[in-house]
Amino acid sequence: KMELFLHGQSVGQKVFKTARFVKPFQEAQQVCAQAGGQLPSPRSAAENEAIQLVEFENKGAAFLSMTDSQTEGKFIYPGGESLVYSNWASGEPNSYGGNEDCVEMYTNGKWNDRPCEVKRLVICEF
Ligand code: GN1
Ligand code: CA
Ligand code: CA
Repeated sequence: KMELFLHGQSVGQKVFKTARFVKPFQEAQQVCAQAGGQLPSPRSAAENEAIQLVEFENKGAAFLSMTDSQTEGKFIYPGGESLVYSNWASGEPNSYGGNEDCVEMYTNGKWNDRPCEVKRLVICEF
């Protein structure tokens, strides 16, 4: 794993880079797509740690790409595939208040389902 520059991390074939501002999920998705990337889909502990490092440098939790908007309780990648890796915090996902279809990564690397309307750090995967 090589540190590319202050606000990005490369792991394997992927690069994770932050826009250094916060947005709600849908706008974060658009920001990444506009830049030719997508929201992060960590598929291994190494990828999860790389995203965590980008968060740490930028002091904030970020959105991941996955949602359970289609089928409550079943989180999938944007392409529709089931998760091959997860790092949920203890007790998550809990669908707190019944409106948590997006996923944030806490700065400790653990995941929490959260309403898509909240604003989180934008990190994109390229
Ligand atoms: C709680 O502590 P905080 O705010 O990060 C909750 C999450 C909910 C979130 C909703 C242990 O997280 O599951 O998504 O509130 N965590 C616990 O605001 O109850
Ligand atoms: Ca949900
Ligand atoms: Ca939750």
